[in-house]
Amino acid sequence: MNDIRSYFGPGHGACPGCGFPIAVKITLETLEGKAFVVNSTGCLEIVSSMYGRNVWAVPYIHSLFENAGAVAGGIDAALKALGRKNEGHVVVFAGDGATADIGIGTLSGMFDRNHDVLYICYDNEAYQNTGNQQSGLTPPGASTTTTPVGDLLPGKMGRKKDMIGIAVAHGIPYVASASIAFPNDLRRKVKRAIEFEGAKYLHVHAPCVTGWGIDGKLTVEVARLAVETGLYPLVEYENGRLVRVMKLKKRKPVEEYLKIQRRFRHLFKHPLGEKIIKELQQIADENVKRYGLEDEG
Ligand SMILES: Cc1ncc(C[n+]2csc(CCOP(=O)(O)OP(=O)(O)O)c2C)c(N)n1
Ligand SMILES: [Mg+2]
Repeated sequence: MNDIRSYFGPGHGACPGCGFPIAVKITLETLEGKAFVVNSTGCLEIVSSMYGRNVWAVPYIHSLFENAGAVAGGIDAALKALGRKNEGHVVVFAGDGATADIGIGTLSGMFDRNHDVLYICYDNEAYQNTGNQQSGLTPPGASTTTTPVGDLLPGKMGRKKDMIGIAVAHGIPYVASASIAFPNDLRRKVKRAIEFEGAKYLHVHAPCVTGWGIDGKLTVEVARLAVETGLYPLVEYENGRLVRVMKLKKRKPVEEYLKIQRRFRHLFKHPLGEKIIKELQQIADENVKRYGLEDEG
């Protein structure tokens, strides 16, 4: 059946307002279901692949938390050996913890061998499936169960790992960031990615209603603010060259993004909160400069 709604769901168990189903649906729809999906352990796998309640209508394998890159590379090698490359694209969906922390070794190996794989990291900025522990992609100041706010600790210390920079440094043909708030841009990037033979990396920002403490109906709004503040730049690299960025017409202050999320609420009253907010604003300013997000003059 070619009904676009049938590639993923209906019937998955993600929270109302969860961000990642939007990314999965858009990707599979864009690929017209021609995909071999590898999914690392995490929220997406849990809500979609339980025995008797599997909602994937494409070939699907649940890898370990740490080895999605290796499993995808193996499938690519097998398809080549069997002469079945024309049957579909190998696509990974992996969380930020799986990608930036525990699976980064196998991801690096897959990039290094330049397997013909589209690796999509859905970034909900913590280990959400196990209850909101910090990952290497949790932003500064976020309260998580492993960075609980107290007198001395104003949430997570340290910045998000630069996964775009890490991917580009591997010399793979296509690297981009996207957001569930900009579906047409995401669709175009998936389409563009598969025009390249070799490893492709797409980093998709996808809010988590419970971990971030947001109203489910505000998911898209929150994701849009991440982009509009400059905290989450949408960029695109082809063969190592920055070829496109999403320009910001009227940049918003980071407070607008922070104040509607419970995970940042303490920043507005904690003695160290002001310092963290300044740091977040500085990250946004640096992104604007680095990627030329604002038109000059
Ligand atoms: C080797 C190993 N360590 C820990 C776990 C427990 N675990 C399962 S999912 C998960 C968090 C996944 O985080 P992320 O990749 O960000 O995906 P999310 O759940 O946020 O979607 C953890 C810690 C595991 N399954 N395997
Ligand atoms: Mg996560």
